[in-house]
Amino acid sequence: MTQNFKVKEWVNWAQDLCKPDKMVWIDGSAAQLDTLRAEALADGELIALNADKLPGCYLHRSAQNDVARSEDKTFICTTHEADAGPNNNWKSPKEMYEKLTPLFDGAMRGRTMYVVPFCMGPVDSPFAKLGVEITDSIYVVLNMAIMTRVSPDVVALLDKTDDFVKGLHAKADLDIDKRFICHFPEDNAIWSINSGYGGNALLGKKCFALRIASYQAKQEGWMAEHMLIIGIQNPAGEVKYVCAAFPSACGKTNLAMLIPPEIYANKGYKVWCVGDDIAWLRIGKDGRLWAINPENGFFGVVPGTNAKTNPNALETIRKDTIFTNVVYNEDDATLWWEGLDKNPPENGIDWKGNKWNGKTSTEKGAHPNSRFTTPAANCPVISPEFEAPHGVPISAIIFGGRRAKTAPLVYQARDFAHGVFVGSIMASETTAAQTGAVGVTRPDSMAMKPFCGYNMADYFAHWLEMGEKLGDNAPEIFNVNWFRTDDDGNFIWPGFGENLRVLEWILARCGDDMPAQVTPIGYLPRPADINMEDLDLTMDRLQEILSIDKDLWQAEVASIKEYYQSFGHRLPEYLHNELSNLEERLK
Ligand code: SAT
Ligand code: MN
Repeated sequence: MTQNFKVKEWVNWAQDLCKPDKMVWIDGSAAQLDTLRAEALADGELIALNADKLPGCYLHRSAQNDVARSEDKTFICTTHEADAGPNNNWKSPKEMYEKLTPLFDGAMRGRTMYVVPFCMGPVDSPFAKLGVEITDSIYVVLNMAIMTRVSPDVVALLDKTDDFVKGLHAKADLDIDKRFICHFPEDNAIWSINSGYGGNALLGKKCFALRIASYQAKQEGWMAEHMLIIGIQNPAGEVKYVCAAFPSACGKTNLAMLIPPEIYANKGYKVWCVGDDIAWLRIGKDGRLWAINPENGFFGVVPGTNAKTNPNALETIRKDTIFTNVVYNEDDATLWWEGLDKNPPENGIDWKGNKWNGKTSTEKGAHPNSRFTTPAANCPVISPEFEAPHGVPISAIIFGGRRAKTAPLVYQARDFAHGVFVGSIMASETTAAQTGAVGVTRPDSMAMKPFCGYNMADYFAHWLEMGEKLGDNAPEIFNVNWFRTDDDGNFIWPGFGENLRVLEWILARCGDDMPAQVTPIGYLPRPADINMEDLDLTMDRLQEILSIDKDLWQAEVASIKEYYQSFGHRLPEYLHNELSNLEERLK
């Protein structure tokens, strides 16, 4: 237990409100987590798996109405509506405290209240930030113990500071009509009730490390971004780091653990994973931009993970992993999911808990947003710099959406400020990671639309300011699109490991000696500059995805205008001007 008076006072208040039968302070010790797992197994919240084939792994089935982030039930509660911006659902703090207090009142009766002090970022990092999550869910505690740092060292840190985020969570009765995920950036607080799903309930993740942290970052002069971080090692042994922002379920984890194609591996290329979802970035003493991954684990999409798409992830999740909503194989207590292999179990139990025969069933066995929660340390390509307190220096920032048409395979912004424009006009097709229709194109600036804890107009201004501070040290900015399709709807670019070919061009463009084509939208590769060695793709098809369809881009400009208008006068003038310039160049 902490000696921090502020923490104790707040925990006492929560205890009085939620009225649990008992309270447990979590220190993350192996013995404590063992006890919790035993309890979760006893009450069915976790299902034991084959200890030889999947040591330390467990299966969890969620409620059927609780399988993805609930964006329509997520609120930014600031005094002034304009501070939340058109990108967020806004409510006043007073209204939501008043609305949620009765929901939390007695919500933990008959249950245990767990108090989880946690640290985002390496415990000894100057980037690190502390939080405390109160929850009535063992599943949440066990996930937090993987995804964040939970240890006696964190408790010791908490004794010394009042700078911590207060996260109050109750799964309550999972009533979807009373589900709320509320952020109070002015109070460093998060209240989440009636969901147990990752992004709604693991409060260190999207709620703190992005929504609250983005607000803090704006005040304090740093950045909290929805970005993976990788190190690309060339045959000379030099490692260059890049950050990449993609919307949820667009292949971030695959890119984060990329396996170089054979011709690259043979030459000595390696890719190191620093993070797969969130980056906190600061300007270092040397004037460059440095990034840490505030998380300690991966919360990845399971379906489609296999020995070809992501062997590193497959290796990572063979032990110490919590799986949520995949197929259970009754024959040998192992797991299966769509896209694992061609041998689904005949004696399966699907994610809903029903008997499921993979040979005959027409329904999916695993939920499309089924997830693994796994320790970063298990990843075979985890970067040696993963725990580095100051993080890694960033050479390039990549934005990417899921676009069947319009966006080319890759293009580069003219400079950092133009890169902010490029990030701001990102759009992507929705996926199973959020509730609602899949495949609808919507604006998703910097892949932060669902995660920016304040008005995005101010967020763009903050990016522009960061660019000014970075000056000549600013990373180069790029946009990629792995998802262009042909007229039959097939993906043109092979993706996965082959994306290294694009990264190679990107890094070459960060140096001095790679020319490029100048186009209305930015710099594009000359097709001959993408390494096509050993690649099953014709030059025509490559040209196709490196082409810009002016009609489509003009339509794009029209929809960006509309999007920009939603921000009114708060939108930085620079972005308006860039959009007009783009419109001119497309004529
Ligand atoms: O929101 S989660 O972090 O649970 C998953 C995602 O959408 O990236
Ligand atoms: Mn994400």
